[in-house]
Amino acid sequence: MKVTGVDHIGIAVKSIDEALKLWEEVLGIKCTGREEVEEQKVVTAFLPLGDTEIELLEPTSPESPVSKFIEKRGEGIHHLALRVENIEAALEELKGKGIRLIDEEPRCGAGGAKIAFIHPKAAGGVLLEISER
Ligand code: CMX
Repeated sequence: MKVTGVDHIGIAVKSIDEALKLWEEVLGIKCTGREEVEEQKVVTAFLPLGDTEIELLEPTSPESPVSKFIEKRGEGIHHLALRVENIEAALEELKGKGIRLIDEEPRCGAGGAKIAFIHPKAAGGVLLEISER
């Protein structure tokens, strides 16, 4: 499989507006848009930075996986997304190598990307996303 870069770093926050006080006002990294990913009960905010992006994730419901993450661990780095050229081929290769996946098939992520998650237990406790734009 070909991983071409870090697509984004996902950070779980209770409130995007609160978080932007640091990211935009202090660090000067501008938010270029927000999008609700209804299926996953989150709103995402994008802050492009060089070749990658910071993605702030705010839960929209107590049932959101991001709410559960914040309850369990507090706000913080939630996932690391690696950009791949062909997500279907990458998933086939991962399956072939017996890597435990959360998603066997790609689903829709923010910004029209096709995404899939690798299980944190297969990646040293890090939730890894693969993403094809
Ligand atoms: N980091 C590390 N470990 C995590 C984790 C995270 N972010 N999220 C879950 N886990 C752990 C859990 O603690 C659990 O461990 P135990 O089995 O030891 O309890 C295990 O992984 C499975 O978690 P789960 O919540 O029971 O599993 P689900 O299959 O229900 O959900 C997941 C897994 C990762 C898909 C979901 O928790 C999640 O985070 N979904 C939201 C994804 C998201 O960020 N969507 C927006 C994406 C937008 C984009 O990037 O385009």
